[in-house]
Amino acid sequence: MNTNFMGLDESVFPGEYRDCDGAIGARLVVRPFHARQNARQNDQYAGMGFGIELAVGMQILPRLILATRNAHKTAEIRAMLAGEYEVLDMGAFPECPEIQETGVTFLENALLKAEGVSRRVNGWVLSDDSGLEVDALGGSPGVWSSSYGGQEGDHARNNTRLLREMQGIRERSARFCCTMVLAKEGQERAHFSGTVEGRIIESLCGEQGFGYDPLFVPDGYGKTFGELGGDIKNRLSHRARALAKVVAYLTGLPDSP
Ligand code: ITT
Repeated sequence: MNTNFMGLDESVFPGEYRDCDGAIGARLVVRPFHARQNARQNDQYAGMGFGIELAVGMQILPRLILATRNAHKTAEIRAMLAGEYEVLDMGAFPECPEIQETGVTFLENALLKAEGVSRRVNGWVLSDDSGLEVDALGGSPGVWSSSYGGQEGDHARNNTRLLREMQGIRERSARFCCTMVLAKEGQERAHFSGTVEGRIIESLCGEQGFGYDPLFVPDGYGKTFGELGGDIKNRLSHRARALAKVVAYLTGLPDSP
């Protein structure tokens, strides 16, 4: 028998609670008793004609608020923290103004985002500033990865420009970098970084992931992040490595979320 997290028979209580990260669920069900008799023997409502069930379930997870508007980052971080943290992003706080990323390092921008958002939102805020550093291009696009092609967040243009800049270059080593800042009440509490080394290939490969993933082959693999998919990427990426340090830091902290 499949049971949900409340230990309730899924055939009787189908699915309502499956996705409720840190949420409280309540449900009232009225249905003819013969349907319930089929589902469960010893039905206390058998013979009443209708059964009324009230189920209240509670699963509270600690909450992290991501200072990002990049849905791909959120999806990756949410997948990596599944079952451990409830993960929200700026989509849940439409009143929060966009933070200008005026820094020239990943840390400066990550600080601006985490502290800026945590001045306006209660709770633990986590920012992610990340990008691709290509050795043959002197570390570009780096902090400017998101707008490398001329338009903020246009991944297709970014990849087109990267391929153009790399034409004829044999030395293709590169790394993804990620710096995360944890902040609360407008103040940084800690920051952590992660990198993953690899190389840039000569044409796009793979549909998964986002950004430069179809051009980046991590060391030790023969395929791009775009081909390898989330399960592998989330084990070795720059983001996974920074996030592991965040989680280790939060675990056991007296005021951890
Ligand atoms: P937020 O500032 O709202 O978090 P953003 O996408 O603007 O979103 P960044 O300023 O940190 O975030 O820029 C990150 C860019 O770096 C991203 O748009 C991609 O071009 C690239 N990038 C970062 N991580 C990546 C990854 O895992 N895979 C592919 N490209 C990545």
